[in-house]
Amino acid sequence: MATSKPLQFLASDATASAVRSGLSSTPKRLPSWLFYDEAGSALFEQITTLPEYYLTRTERSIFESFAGEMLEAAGSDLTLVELGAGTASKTCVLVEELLQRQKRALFYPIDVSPSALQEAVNQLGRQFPQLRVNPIVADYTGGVEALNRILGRKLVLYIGSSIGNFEPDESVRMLRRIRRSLRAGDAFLLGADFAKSAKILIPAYDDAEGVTAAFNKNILARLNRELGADFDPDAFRHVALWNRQCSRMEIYLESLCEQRVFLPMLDMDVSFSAGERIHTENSYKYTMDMVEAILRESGFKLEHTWTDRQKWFGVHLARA
Ligand code: AVJ
Repeated sequence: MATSKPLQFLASDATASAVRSGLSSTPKRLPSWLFYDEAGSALFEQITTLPEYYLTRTERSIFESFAGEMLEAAGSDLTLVELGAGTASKTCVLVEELLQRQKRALFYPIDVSPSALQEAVNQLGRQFPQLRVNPIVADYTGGVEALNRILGRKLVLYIGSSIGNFEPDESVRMLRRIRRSLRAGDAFLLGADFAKSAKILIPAYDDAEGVTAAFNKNILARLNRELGADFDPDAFRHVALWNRQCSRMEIYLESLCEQRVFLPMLDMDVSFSAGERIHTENSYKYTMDMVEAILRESGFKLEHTWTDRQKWFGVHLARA
């Protein structure tokens, strides 16, 4: 009797059930949080340095221009919390400005990636001896729980267009949970990408070097590693489309041929026809009306919006 090679059983229950339901749906889909294993987090860091991926450097330039104003508006004696912090590379601009206003500060970066958080601790800890960095490994749900337990006046950051991965109704639920975990005087900074021309958007999600394609295909490599699947990443191509009606970039993996994939850990066979796609990500692009709507619906009051000269990216200060 033929036996397959032993599996490492690395997949969490959440991964297994998301993959099972996503690959048995029509059309096929996989949740975008699956991108962020160690390899995927490193690939995302690489994306943020690409010439086509304007988001990170544009948001950083907004922080560089307005960090002082943002902190002025947020209030004094702040504890910084960052949801989905990653390596917290943009946060150092804010921290630098914060430490000019107060002698010491606490920073709680919250992220699902321990390796990214380690990087944040190393970088910020070394750069700012007066900053206490207390990393928390958690997803958004766990992160919001953690918010409740943090003492003192908080400035909560949810930047980097992370909100873009949520459906508008999910965003509202998420923001509502954040809002409920804030106390009077706390402030919330939301970073969201603005809707713009497809000429700018598409290359940002389909770069010439193919880093975004590798980031997308890493999902397949991850399913091979964690579920023992036999995906051939070369048998899929990366597709990035602008859906103007829904105001979102859509990312897919498109099967180049008719093929069948076996996922032993789920005891599941998945068939693909040539050209069939797996929908791996939506990245919503906000208009000012959309920002106002989700903040209002979640019980926040929008106090100020900072943007770059081209109005490509927005950082919004809101209060509970
Ligand atoms: C991490 C969600 C902000 O949507 O721009 C980058 C992820 N996907 N390239 C984004 C991503 C493809 C990114 N976010």
